[in-house]
Amino acid sequence: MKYDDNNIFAKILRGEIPCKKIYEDKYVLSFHDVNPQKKVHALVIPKGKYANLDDFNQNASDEEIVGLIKGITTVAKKLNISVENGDGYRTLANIAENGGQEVPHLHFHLFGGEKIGKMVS
Ligand code: DGP
Repeated sequence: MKYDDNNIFAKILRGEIPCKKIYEDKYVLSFHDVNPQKKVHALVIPKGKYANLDDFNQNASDEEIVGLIKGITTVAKKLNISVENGDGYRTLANIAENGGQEVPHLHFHLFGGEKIGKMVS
């Protein structure tokens, strides 16, 4: 699977396109979704070039995998939607065609700030 360097999140990572940044560390970048579906709608992406979750799990280092998973909770805490610091949230990753993935750089959505409702519509 070839990673597309011209996808929009690759451009955000390179600083070529602006984003409303929430959090950044060695492993992840998090920013608000441009088209929020809920009161809080954030994205958490790995800094490495991974097209989707399967690509990531097959090719990323254990350190990168831990960094991304932990990054989700770090961002939830910052946004006051975590279990410890809020009322909870939903995270999901759309994967490839049947998953409805539009941007071919792995990303987790975080939805919160209100009841999220049905899991799948
Ligand atoms: P998905 O369908 O899972 O690939 O979701 C892609 C999400 O990315 C979608 O909710 C809208 C968001 N998005 C697309 N382009 C941009 C952008 O340029 N900036 C930001 N912040 N979000 C974007």
